[in-house]
Amino acid sequence: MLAQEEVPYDWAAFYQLISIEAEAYTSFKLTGAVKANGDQPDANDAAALWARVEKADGTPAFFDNMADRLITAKEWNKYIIQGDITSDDVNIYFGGLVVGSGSFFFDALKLEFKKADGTWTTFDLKDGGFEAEVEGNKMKYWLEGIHISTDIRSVKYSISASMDAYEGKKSLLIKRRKNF
Ligand SMILES: [Ca+2]
Repeated sequence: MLAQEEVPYDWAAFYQLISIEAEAYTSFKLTGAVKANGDQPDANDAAALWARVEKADGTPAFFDNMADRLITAKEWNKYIIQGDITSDDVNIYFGGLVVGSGSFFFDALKLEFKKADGTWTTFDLKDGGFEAEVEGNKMKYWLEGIHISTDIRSVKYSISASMDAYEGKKSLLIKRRKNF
């Protein structure tokens, strides 16, 4: 596990990391429900899902942070990231991120893998529905940052559970602190 560093960045991110049985799969699909209540209705205040696939030496084999299609819609919608998996891929990082100011909600994250026979299997990820308590600004099952050199937490954002859920009872709320 990486050390966590506090930084004053104008973005925040969360993720989980899993090792993949690359030979068994040909592609993956990350889906999630997101609602972006940005202060400005443009991509400067927005949310996204993200995923990175890495080879054993850390070389990225796939990366998508939705930079070309950042989420600004103020109602719940489902979004998707899809990528190929090759036989020398070993790790996949996946989660969500926010940029700028506002309140950003995440729920119902789901990671699926396509098997060589063409069928899909759903990975049993921890707290993809964000039903776990968030205590002291800290998620129980999700890490913060994007897992490059160190885990980072932006002090400009608060992390909490919201009762505004896409499914279940809760969602994850990442909110820009007003004093920033
Ligand atoms: Ca939920």
